Amino acid sequence: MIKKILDLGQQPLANSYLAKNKLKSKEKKFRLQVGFHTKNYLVSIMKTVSKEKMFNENYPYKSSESITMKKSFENLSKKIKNYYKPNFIIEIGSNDGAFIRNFNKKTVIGVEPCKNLAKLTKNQKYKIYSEYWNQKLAKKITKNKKAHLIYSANTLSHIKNLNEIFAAINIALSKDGVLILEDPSLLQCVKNVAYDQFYCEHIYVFSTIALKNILLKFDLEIFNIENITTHGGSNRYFIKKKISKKFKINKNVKKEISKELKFGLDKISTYQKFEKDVIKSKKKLLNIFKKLLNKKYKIIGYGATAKSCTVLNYCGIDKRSIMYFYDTTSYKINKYLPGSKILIKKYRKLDKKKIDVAFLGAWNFKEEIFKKEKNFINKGGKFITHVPIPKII
Ligand code: JHZ
Repeated sequence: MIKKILDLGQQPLANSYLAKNKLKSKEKKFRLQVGFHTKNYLVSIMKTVSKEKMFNENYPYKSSESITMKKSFENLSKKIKNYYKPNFIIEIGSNDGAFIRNFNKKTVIGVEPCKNLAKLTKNQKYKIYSEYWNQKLAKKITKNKKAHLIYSANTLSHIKNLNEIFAAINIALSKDGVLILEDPSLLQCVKNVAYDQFYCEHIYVFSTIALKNILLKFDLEIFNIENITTHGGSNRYFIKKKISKKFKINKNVKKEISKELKFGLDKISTYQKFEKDVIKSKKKLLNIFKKLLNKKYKIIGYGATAKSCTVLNYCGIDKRSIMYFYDTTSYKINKYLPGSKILIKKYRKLDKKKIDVAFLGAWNFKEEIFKKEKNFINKGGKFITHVPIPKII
């Protein structure tokens, strides 16, 4: 049974940035509610948007926009080459190629349904299937040879039909092959009151206990877990077929599960507290804005993230509070954030003469951003963050 644990109100599609001539048109909205499955402990949004509406030829998010993500993919690629030495890799959700570009073109295939992103990597002569991952595609790609390694980062959480995904993975993965999945951790999300991890694209925020239950049905098992810092705290799961004896189950798996159970990710009461924390977080954030606006501070947004869409629309923050956002992504520039309709400008280094405070839409890249904006900080410039608790820093 799925129980509602959180209601984030009417929300537009997070990555549907508006062109100026669309500002007056009515936006598509949906009710963003989060549910908890009391049997398998899966946390998911309750109403979903069709994949074609979200992942198409106009997809604006590029993984390569942050140094942190590029480094993370680079480091993992080194480890994969040294340790698993795969000679056939498939990446599900290859985005703009931030991961696959670390591999020899002959050894890697990308699957990326967003045609604009697929084109970027195809142009670099990588083999990309611009389709949704499913059993038919898995059969086509691995007709002659099964994959030694399948990697998927920040993609599985976006796909509603997990049964199809894992059935396709089972087809494509060799007997002793390794599946590496990487997605935001539910434990970190709940602990840090990072409710903006929920938006139309994030259908699931996984816990290890829920993922383990799902994998059981497909004779797949987690043999190692790494807690990583990307995207506000994620888990990197190393998974194998049950029949494979090549890898021993690492102690980390049991440890992570104990951690999650101790925190109560299997209990509805934990999510009831989470809901209260989210409401408190909204009040606190609105108070901060009120205080700063009363002092006539000039506030902008930093990083027009998909996550920002949830926060701004849930809290009712719009251009009366945030003058504009800065973002480095070319697709987003000169467009407007969905719902809140705040303009996104081409990124420029923060200038204390023009800006007093920046709201961290990309709070998950705080360190990278603070390094870049040293000058602004040294001159007394401030940031607002809402994770883990709304505050001015
Ligand atoms: P970032 C997207 O979410 C959507 P978002 C998606 N659903 C998902 O799961 C995650 O990514 C992985 C900009 N930026 O990564 C670039 C600067 O302008 O937090 C991006 O637009 N300056 C697929 O959108 C945004 O911020 C900078 O210095 O919540 C970051 O978006 C940096 C570091 C980033 O993901």
